[in-house]
Amino acid sequence: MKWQTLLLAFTLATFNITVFAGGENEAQVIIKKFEFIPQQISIKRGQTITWENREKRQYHSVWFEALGEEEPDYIFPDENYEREFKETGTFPYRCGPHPRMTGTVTVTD
Ligand SMILES: [Cu+2]
Repeated sequence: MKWQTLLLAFTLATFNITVFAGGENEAQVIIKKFEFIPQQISIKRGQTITWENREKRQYHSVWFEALGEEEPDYIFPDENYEREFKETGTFPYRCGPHPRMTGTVTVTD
């Protein structure tokens, strides 16, 4: 009987994780055809944004240059980049290799 209880607990835990991943704590930006979609995104403080590269071949980056940060690693097709926003404000970013690719994240309470 014990292993069945364990299995149930494990199944429930897995289910909860799945629900959480698709829940309201996550926001998504698609990168396609040299664009961030949506270009402007509004989230609540503490939320995480996932950028997903849906290009066939082209790599990009999500660089918050105005924050004085170094450019992060490139995101290759079918790869993701995640970032949690703990401060409120308006945060412009751009793609390192393609300066014309820009986006803005607005974080509110
Ligand atoms: Cu790019």
